[in-house]
Amino acid sequence: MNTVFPEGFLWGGALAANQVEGAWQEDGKGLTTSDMQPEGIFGKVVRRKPGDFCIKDKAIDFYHRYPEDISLFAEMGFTCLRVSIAWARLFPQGDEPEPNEAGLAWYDKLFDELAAHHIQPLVTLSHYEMPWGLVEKYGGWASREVISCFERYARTVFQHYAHKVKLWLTFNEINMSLHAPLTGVGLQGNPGKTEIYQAIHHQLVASSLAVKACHELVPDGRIGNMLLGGLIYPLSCKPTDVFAALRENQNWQFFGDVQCRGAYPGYMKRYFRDNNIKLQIEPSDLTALSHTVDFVSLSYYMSGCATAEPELVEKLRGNILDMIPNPHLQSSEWGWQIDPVGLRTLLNMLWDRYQKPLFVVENGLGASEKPDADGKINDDYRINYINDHLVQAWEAINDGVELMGYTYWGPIDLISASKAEVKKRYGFIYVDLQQDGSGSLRRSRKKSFYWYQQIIKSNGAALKR
Ligand code: BGP
Repeated sequence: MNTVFPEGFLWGGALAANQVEGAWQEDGKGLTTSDMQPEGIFGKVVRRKPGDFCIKDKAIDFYHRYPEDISLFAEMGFTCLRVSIAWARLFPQGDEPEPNEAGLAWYDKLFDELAAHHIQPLVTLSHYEMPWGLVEKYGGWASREVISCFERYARTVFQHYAHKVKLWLTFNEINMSLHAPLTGVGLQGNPGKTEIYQAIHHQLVASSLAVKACHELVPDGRIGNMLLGGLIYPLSCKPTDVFAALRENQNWQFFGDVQCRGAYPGYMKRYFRDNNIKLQIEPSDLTALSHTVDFVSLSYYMSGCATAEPELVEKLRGNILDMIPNPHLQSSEWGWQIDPVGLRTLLNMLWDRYQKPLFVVENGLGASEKPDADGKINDDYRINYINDHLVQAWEAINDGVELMGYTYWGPIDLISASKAEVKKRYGFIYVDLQQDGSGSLRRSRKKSFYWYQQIIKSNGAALKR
């Protein structure tokens, strides 16, 4: 069997604006949902007062240090870098008629720097942040108004960057809104199911309108969705547990089903009926939804289990997504269960379901680390983690799955999304930054830096199988 990955397979890393850029108030940028949640995507909303410290305000200062970081990515051999555009850099309040030129100019410089290093950008339109102005004024995605604000933003960037960016994604982990409604759809407080699904509906329409706009304005471009690949196994082989797992998987597959098939699936209509959820869906929404994505992208960190027995659910549920832990798997320091074979299963599952090219745009291991006496970080645990996941991705390719690429999350230490921690480090590159904001921000290479370089250079042949 061929040991290398397909020709043209994209190798690289993935970042998000609010977790790396910093410069939270520079060049006219407006406040975002991320700025208002200094403790992370599950944290409370804090009205920021001058002088209040938040680790994300400066983050790893990618806004000013991107040339150095990109040259390090190029040294590893990246052919692709996933980044996101901070919507509020372009539309500070979200509903302005014209974009902020300074915001457009910064991303121009970023894409030019990538081009100079032959790194292809993969750009997420909205990664866990939206202009706070839209939350205050319209109640976030609860309002239909936000659809046209987003469409204006999307059309602006497609038009402006069409010659520089060919690969696009709409909303990061669109299914996460079920767990973090403020981050996902800009809903404050404790919204009910109807409110959440109505906001999600508006966002799905906006995602499809962005697909349509991309096809019009970037004719040689491709646009995908982005799903949190929350693979769920039955806790036992009891038929009721198997069905519970199927239902749990449908909870997130629903988003992909709409984005790939262009209509609401029957199981979701039943769920709405059974739970008395009545959505306002305009006839024009149904036409909009028919614009389906070109490819499916996903994040994959862990798998979980489901059971039909409520007392077990109460007793066992664990990590941030409330999944039931699998007794056969080990966990990371943060309790995320490590399951490389799950990636092969997931890729096969999505390929069978959609028959569209897939792209793993996030996968990675967060760990607390500090340099040893020689200033080195020997992160063999990270090397093993990635090796084992890539081997399974390669198995899936051999199963017949069309896989476009793999962008590791996050190739450089950054601020974590769930709890805004810098001590949860993912990088091949260490950043000298501590949680209290101290540190020189100096970048240094970990052992995995050189390992990933070899993997890319050999197009996967150097993996341990
Ligand atoms: C995904 C997000 C990322 C990223 C990653 C790791 O859910 O798309 O933004 O942060 O998870 O999560 P965390 O940063 O909480 O460790």
